[in-house]
Amino acid sequence: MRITHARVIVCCPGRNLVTLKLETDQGLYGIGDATLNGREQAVVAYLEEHVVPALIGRDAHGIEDIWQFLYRGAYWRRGPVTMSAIGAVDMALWDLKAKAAGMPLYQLLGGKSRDRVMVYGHATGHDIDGCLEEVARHVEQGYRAVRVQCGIPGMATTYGVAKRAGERYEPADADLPAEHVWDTAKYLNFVPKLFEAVRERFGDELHLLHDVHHRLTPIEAARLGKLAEPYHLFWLEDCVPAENQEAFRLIRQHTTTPLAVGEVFNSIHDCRELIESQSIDYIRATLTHAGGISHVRRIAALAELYHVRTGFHGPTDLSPVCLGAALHFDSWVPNFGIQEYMPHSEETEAVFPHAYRFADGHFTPGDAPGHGVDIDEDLAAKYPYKRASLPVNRLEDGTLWHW
Ligand code: CS2
Ligand code: MG
Repeated sequence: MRITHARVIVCCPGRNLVTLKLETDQGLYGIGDATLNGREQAVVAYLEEHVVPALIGRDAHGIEDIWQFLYRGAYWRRGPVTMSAIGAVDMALWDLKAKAAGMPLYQLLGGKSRDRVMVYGHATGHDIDGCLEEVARHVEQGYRAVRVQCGIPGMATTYGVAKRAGERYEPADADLPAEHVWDTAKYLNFVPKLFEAVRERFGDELHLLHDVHHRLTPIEAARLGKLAEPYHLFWLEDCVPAENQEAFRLIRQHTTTPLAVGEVFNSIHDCRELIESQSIDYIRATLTHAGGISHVRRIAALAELYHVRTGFHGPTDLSPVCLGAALHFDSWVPNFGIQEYMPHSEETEAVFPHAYRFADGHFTPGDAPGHGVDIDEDLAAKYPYKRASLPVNRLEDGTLWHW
């Protein structure tokens, strides 16, 4: 099964999405997600100029060889652009191989380890009451796990909260990076009240998650972890920027609140020390940004040795192709923890017809051959790309901080 054509499809059905389509001499095709929020065109150029020409004529069944060709052969290894390009190729090749075998992807990975995949939804509000209403809405839909984010008194904007109530939250909503103002003291003094309010109203059963979004120092994260203990969170996510993996040991020394990290990771080297030192409980590196199924299953295998479970990143800036492939991976992987789910827009759902189904707080990937997600290219062409940038953060004294 030789690769005959490869195309990069960019569309913006509500937000920019990048898809790689590989076609073969057997009439089969596979697709992969290559969306890197706010840097989409960098991956498009990498694919079109440096990857696509090198794929034509290759044996599409040679997934591992192509992976190594693109990773070792790049000479300039790792990083979000390279690994998102490799991730898209790898996802498309596994889609192809499963289609050629006439089976759903989870079967190719080793079969199901569970009947359905628990997801967590996003409950956000401008204030605690607004957030509690959103939690209630998710609980009514059968969600067993909800991530809570809400506005912080005294701060005009904060991560995860849409500009206007009822609007979809889309962080990359400006042509060039907007500048937000962050204050750690206001946040730390306030956010435990949110956890307390959720437990008071919804009790102890509901899995409760929160995303700090990289904004604290290790000792501040340790303090928040401790303050959160009475509310037994499912996880506290991305407490501190994770370039310095050792920094998590300090957090671990002070709190038993479970820690999740990894959505910005691109390779096993970004998390090996975190996992081996048992400094985290959930690894969030996902298929698009961490080199596809072939590489993420290595990360999952290492994590399993240390009782670390998967918690795949799954916002709307990863396309339904990534979600579909992730749900197959989630169905198979022995050390599954939870899957993030942020509903895509109706336009996006129409551009990407898919076999996965939601019911009662869980997903099933479907039994269609491959990863079960397709792309309607004619419809996609109706939504041209529009540059959109993620914001940056500044402290009140003007210091450029972590967004
Ligand atoms: C977030 C993301 O979903 C999450 O956990 O951290 O929404 C993140 O902000 C975006 O993917 C950035 O593009
Ligand atoms: Mg996050």
